[in-house]
Amino acid sequence: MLTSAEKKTRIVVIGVGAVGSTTAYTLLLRERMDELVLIDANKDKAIGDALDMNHGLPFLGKAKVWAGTYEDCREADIIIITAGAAQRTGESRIDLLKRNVAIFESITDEVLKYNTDGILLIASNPVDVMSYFTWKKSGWPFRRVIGSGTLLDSSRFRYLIGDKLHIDPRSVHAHIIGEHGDSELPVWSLANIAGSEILLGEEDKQEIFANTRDAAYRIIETKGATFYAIALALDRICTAILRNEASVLNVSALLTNYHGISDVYLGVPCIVDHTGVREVLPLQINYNEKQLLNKSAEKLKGIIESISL
Ligand code: 6V0
Repeated sequence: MLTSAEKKTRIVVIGVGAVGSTTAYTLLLRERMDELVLIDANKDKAIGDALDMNHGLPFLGKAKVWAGTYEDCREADIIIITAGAAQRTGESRIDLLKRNVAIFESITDEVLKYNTDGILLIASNPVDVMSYFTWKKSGWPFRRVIGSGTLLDSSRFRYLIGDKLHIDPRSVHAHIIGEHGDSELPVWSLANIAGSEILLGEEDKQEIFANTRDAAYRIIETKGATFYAIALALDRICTAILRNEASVLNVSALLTNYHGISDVYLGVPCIVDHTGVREVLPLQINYNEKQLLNKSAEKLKGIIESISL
């Protein structure tokens, strides 16, 4: 798709609120693409962001940034959707669902008019359900409809473990899988540093996981929204795609007979390259973890059924 010399790399960000504009800015700073298109129902916000970012270009590499329309999705390699209603204080991600499904319906209708071979990267919450919905609606292969999944949660988890043990979080290998939300689970059985088991007491483990799972609630209580870390997570996924890295990232993907789970999107380790999700990796989790993953899947399936997706 995007690697030929003459083809310009284009990323479209739909919804330039806190998450979308921070993601766009992160992508720009890291010089990930030639063209960056911003779309928002609030056109003035997209216009203002594009102007503001363009004025920084003399300090960066070459890129074009503009406030666009859905027609600009035609040439896009990646379309990131971060549009939607933000989580309110105390509101669960699932409560956002009904508001966001309606928004997504109108956005995907527009995108699909102009693009048939790009990659859709979803961040809006509840992200696993929104990704499943977008996949169903698009009729695209699942590998080209990707949710940000538990990449952010795994990053929070690795940070907290590293902080506790005074180890660089990049050297901590640990996964959060399942729903990006309340039913997610920590895979302690496989967590390691240089292959060695992480030696923490039960109380520390519980505290680290609770702080991981509830991080978004805590940040929203303090400053109203979370956007820096998710922007970096989305940038990481875009980079794996654009550079054909085949990186293993805990994104949300369609599961088919994954520890007996099928027909639902959940965050699990996946190989991500220029095709999108090249492969969903089977994680050798223990019996308890399987039970918890199944519970997470059942919860999401219940939600999907309740809104007849
Ligand atoms: P925000 O700051 O309210 O921005 C949302 C943007 O979407 C606004 O600029 C709206 O104008 C725009 N918008 C609304 N409807 C449409 C539409 N039909 N077409 C185009 N644009 C539209 O919210 P924020 O940026 O904080 O959050 C966006 C979404 O990301 C929410 O669903 C969050 O819950 C979700 N997050 C997901 C995370 C993840 O890990 N996946 C992390 C943080 C937030």
